[in-house]
Amino acid sequence: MSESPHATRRREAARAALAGVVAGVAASGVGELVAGLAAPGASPFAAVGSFLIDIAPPWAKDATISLFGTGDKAALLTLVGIVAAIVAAAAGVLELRWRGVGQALFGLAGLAGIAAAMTRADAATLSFLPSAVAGAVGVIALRLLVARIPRGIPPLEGPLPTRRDFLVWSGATAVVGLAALLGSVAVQAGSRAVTAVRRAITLPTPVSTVAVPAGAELGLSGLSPVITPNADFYRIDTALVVPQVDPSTWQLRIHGLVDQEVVITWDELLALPLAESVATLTCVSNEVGGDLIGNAVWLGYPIRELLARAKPQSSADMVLSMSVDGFTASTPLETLTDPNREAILAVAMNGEPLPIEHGFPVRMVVPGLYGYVSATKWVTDLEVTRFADATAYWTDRGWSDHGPVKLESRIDVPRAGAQVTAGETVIAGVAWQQHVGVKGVEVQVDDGPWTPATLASAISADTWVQWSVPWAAASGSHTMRCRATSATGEVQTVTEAPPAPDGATGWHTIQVQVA
Ligand SMILES: Nc1nc2c(c(=O)[nH]1)N[C@H]1C(S)=C(S)[C@@H](COP(=O)(O)O)O[C@H]1N2
Ligand SMILES: [Mo]
Repeated sequence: MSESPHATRRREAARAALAGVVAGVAASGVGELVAGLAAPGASPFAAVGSFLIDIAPPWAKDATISLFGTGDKAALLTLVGIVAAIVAAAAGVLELRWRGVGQALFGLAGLAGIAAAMTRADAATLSFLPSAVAGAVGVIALRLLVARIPRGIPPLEGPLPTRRDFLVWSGATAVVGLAALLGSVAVQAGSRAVTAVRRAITLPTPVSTVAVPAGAELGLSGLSPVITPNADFYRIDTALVVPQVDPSTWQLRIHGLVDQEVVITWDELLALPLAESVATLTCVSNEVGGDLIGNAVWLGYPIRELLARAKPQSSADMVLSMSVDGFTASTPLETLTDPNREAILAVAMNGEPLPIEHGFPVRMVVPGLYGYVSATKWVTDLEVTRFADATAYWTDRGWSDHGPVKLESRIDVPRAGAQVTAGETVIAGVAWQQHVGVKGVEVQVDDGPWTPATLASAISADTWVQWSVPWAAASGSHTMRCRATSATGEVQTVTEAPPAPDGATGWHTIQVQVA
């Protein structure tokens, strides 16, 4: 006996709606989990919710608050969830009737999540990832499930799906989605806990502060500020999952070729006399003209003082620093013990506890060395050893085991490819060779003479310095380049070298159009 065509279609539509909701559960579960692991703060639900809060008219906000009181955020997330479930169900039904249309709807939802996450004020480079992954999971899961709905019409290829197939696949997908969702709740709770601990920290008063000279900041629009705000500071690390380290459990062990093993806790570190210092950090992967460089005021304690307690043995020439996630860096012992170099264990960056992605609670900062051989974030272990006996994360991958920063300079204004209005204007940028210092920068436009730029006041030899030079821009296309001279008289080499194995060289050269 057969049921009416009407009933059949209703049952197929109901299953398609279920398929849509299950695909939605899988998508949001995986998306939330990716957010918890790799991009805290970019949870697709929270991003969309925050976006709605921002665009909601005041009356709607007032109404929600008066209806739900302090539960307004939970109410909003519930609403986002209900709307998402309805859209997902609709996507399932559409996919059943018109193949690809439901998938497109899931794709659009993913794009909406990406847009919401990337337009947040605190958006990070990876903020797009959770919604992108969620969208992809949704698109795939929807097709898999809808294809398994038993139909009156036989499929073009393959065996007829049975009711059991559909239920097993839907059940399994739902279980994966819910497990990911539960996992994300646990992970996000962990990162929220460390975030809360970090917020509650009161930094000790520095025993000495740094005064950034007034003349260090030229204040030109488009020129990198001499101190890089934390939110704009480049982030480079191998951590897919940002380590969440609770300071109350943090400790640093100094061991290896030492007479006296040393262990120091967070409270002990904060009780030491901490001083401010300014140092520019650069990534060895920075291309000529690249932006993997930033300058911050750090608060920290000299590593040489802790090494002095440990008493390194005379055979040692390297310190292998290790972070909680296993990353390692090899730093020359003599650099860390140099009384004239502020190699520190830093606990603060620009007046705040280290941001979690910049190494909270404790990282190393060593002026003059690229980050990969010195700037270990989430550092918990210093092994005093020898270059002949141990290697580090990047040295194992073909990069040089020593990484002093090379002399470089960059044009920030005008931007490469910019349209410039003819007339009196300015060319400006930054130059650096940390711990050596920069005494001059010259600029050449087209085949003209090398013109000396005016340097801003240097904060110290450990930081980059801004420079500028006036320019009478005549209409047409122009090429400009810059080169720095170090404090020791070395002129920045024109020879182009790629970042690997020990840092890029060459002159930053850009083209602009003047009209
Ligand atoms: N634990 C850990 N620390 C690390 C890294 C890493 O991958 N893991 N990368 C290093 C590299 S290559 C650089 S350039 C700097 C970047 O520091 P930032 O992300 O605070 O700018 O951190 C260094 N410290
Ligand atoms: Mo780096």
